[in-house]
Amino acid sequence: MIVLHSPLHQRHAPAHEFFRGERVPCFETPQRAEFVLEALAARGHELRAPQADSTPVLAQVHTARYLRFLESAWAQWLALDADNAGRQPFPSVWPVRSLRSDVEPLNFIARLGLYSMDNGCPLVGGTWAAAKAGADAAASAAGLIADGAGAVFCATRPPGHHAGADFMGGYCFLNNAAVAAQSLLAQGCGKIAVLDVDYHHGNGTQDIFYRRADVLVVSVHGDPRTEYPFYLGHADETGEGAGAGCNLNLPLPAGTAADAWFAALDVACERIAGYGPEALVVSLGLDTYAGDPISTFKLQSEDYLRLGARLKRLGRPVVFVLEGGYAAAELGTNAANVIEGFEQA
Ligand code: SP5
Ligand code: ZN
Repeated sequence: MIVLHSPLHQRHAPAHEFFRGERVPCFETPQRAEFVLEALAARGHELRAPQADSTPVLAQVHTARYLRFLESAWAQWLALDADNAGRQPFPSVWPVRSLRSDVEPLNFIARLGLYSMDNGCPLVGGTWAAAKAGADAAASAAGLIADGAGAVFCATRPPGHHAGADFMGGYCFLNNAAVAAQSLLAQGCGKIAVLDVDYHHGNGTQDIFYRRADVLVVSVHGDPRTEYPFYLGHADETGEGAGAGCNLNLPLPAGTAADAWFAALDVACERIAGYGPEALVVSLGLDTYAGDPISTFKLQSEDYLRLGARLKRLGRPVVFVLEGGYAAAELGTNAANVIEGFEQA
């Protein structure tokens, strides 16, 4: 399978995030992508650099003011104080209910809060370059599909599916899966399905396509009543307006094991088959793995072969976009198994 990868991902290497009020080392590390690349190269997959510029598609997926903020956020942080070069900015205030989000505050941390859903998005000097390279890979993958490729794997980080039209969150800055879907539409596809199998609900992707009928969004994830992102991902969210009926959430209890997970995957796949998309984007989170340090599903490495095989049965071209998955050393095997299951089915 063609694997798209840019070394620019390494420039996003924040040191810490917050957990229970303490600073802890980041779970979302450059090592993750390196393990994936090593395993995919070892199994003979072809690594290529992204060729497309995602700029026009990013403007369709994210708001202009969010993109402007994100691209210049580090420069703004440094302008406050040159010593900030060694510090990570975190938001501490958010425009929740009754507060205004239409006026950009002049204060940098207040702007950061305006454009964040949580304090779970450590940002550093190389964040924009890394995130943009990931979006470029997603756009490039769509071009390769249009040129006849059966499947393309974007071995990118940081992940993207929590990033909404105008906010970052959950380690995500630019929504790569949305960029892939929007790029496929731009290449002439009439209808696209996004299947999100990350442990966490892809709230950003749902948000971006919620009122549209040209992209079906289906997600299998930990029940938001107990799992991040908590405030979206319930079964009664089915789409709105023109998008009514074009969103399907399949929340599962924390601790769910493979049999129940694959039963939900079947429901997801049947819905996608009924929609009849011309291509499929898979938000491939591998944090469903039993050994994941922040998640609770119980999939084993062999189960990823079965996932790949089930996706192949949909009979559509697929763009795989790497999302979460924090058992870094096992990520490579698990990603390679999805591809192997897909190619050998
Ligand atoms: C893309 C993606 O998978 N983002 C996940 C963001 C999760 N953010 C919340 C992290 C909560 C960490 N909890 C640690 C529990 C350790 N026992
Ligand atoms: Zn996740």
